Amino acid sequence: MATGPAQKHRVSYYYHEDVGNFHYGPQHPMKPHRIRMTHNLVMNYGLYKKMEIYRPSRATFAELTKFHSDDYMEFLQRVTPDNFEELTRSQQKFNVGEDCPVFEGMYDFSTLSAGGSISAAQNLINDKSDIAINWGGGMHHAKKCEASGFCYVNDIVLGILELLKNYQRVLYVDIDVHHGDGVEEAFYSTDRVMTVSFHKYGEYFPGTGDINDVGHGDGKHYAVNFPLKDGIDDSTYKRIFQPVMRHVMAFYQPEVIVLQCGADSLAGDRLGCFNLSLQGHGMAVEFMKTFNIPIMMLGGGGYTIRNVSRAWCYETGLAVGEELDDELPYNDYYQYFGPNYRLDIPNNNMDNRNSREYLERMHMKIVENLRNMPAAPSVQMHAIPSDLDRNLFESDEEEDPEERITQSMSDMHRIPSTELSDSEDEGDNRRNHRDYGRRSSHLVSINPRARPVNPTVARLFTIDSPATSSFTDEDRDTDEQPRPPRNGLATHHHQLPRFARPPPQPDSSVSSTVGLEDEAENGMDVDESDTLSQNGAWISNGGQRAPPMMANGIAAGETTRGDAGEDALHYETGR
Ligand code: V1D
Ligand code: CA
Repeated sequence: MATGPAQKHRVSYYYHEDVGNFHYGPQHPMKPHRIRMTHNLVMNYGLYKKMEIYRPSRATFAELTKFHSDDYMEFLQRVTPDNFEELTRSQQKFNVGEDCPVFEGMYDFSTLSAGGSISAAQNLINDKSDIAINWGGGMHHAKKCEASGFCYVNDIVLGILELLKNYQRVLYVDIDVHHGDGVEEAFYSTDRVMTVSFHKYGEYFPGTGDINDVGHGDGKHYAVNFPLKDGIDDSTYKRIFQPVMRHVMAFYQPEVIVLQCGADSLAGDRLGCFNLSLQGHGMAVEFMKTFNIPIMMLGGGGYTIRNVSRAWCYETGLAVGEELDDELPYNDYYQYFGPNYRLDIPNNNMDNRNSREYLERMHMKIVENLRNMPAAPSVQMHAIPSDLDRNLFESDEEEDPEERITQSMSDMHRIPSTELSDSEDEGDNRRNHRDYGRRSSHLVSINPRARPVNPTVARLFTIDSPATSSFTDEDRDTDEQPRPPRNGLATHHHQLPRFARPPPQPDSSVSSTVGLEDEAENGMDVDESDTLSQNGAWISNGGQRAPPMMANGIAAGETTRGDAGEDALHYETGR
């Protein structure tokens, strides 16, 4: 697939003002407040002028159970810190505990996260935007029947299931430092979704994501895992990410991309162990954008919360094509960003434990796997361009020189002390290294972006139980098929239908050359009248007025949607 000249993208952005109020508990590294900090930076950089901001509606029980089991969702709905012990005496615990504590509003929090990703998917399907962002999503560890790794509901799987109603092939890319196990597992047996995860592997949560885990049955070769060691830096990450993703794009020809932008792969993350700068992390966003197909951008991990908000704000800027000043604008959480008050996140001096030989070996295995990939649904095959066979380290481009960081101290805003606990949160070199059992003729195609909607497809999905290592026999649905082994473990089956849609026709306007091209500016269809007025009211494209905004930039009251699901006021109360 060709990368094209940079185009201006229509961006939709999902944020709910309640999301920052949830707390996992005082000692817990996951801080939903980081989403509010991100939003505040986004607003103060003026990015709201460049995109449509939506308040997502909460996912309903019926929507959640498109993937999750009824009993698990009922449990999440019922359980509170007060009744937890009593409830779990009679019921299973669904893996809630230290990593996934029962906290006040846990179900509500999860419905907001999932609601954002489902709405984002629908927005892309309805061709209202080219990029849809939900920083409150990206909860890639949640399983059908249990919580895992700070994740209760897998908004990504739900978002992808929504996308599959319209798109033939969905590509999931995961740059969180942890393996995207929940998403991989959910789609391990289908070729309708290809999953690619870059992650730390070896003595690290969740312990999965071996190079040899490539999918099963119809899904064989449609899972890609790039296991990494500590300390990967910008140039090394770019040298593996770009060729792998070029190959994947060329071989799979996805119609839509879901990019999980977990920010725990940044340098200095409290739980992470990579060494990516702001630009090194954002490279993944920039690179995936060059393929000019719809993208859903999601959050994920990220535990040095001042850096999480920096990165996701920067990446919102990348999505809308806006370069952001390194000097941070004044914002509600300004004091988090001292002493330099800059956007930049520099690399640090940690060792890069990923040798060239190791990375070459992993890369070759992945390419070999991709060459064995059978034709994905409706993909037409063509001769592969030779530049896909390039050696990983052949081009030795220089990284952009880092910008110096200098900035004087400035005024402070008052913030809740519990949310300012970065000393407890950050910089104390805690890593989640614990003991984990290890679970453990080239072709390329041309893909025009035809996207007919097939609403009946949704009803055809039958999602059977994904297995997890902690499943007991009683947990499983009785009507399940026997599971083939996956690295010694049982796995699951999804019967995702192949579309009865004619294969895409080669499009002469789409070049089959694969490689990065220079970005050129095209006009973007942005209505500059879309503004947040001084008195805090949202003025929509059509000049209509939404309810008053609160300081965080979200309307205080709820509006009703227009007919036919139109979001006349650019935020929604239902789908
Ligand atoms: F440090 C902690 C303090 C309190 C509670 C939990 C933790 C903690 C740190 N690291 N928990 C972990 C990881 N869990 C374990 C457990 C030991 N058991 C055998 C498992 O090491 C979980 C790390 C989760 C990472 C989540 C994520 O960043 O990938 C994410 N992505 O999207 C949302 C979250
Ligand atoms: Ca990952």
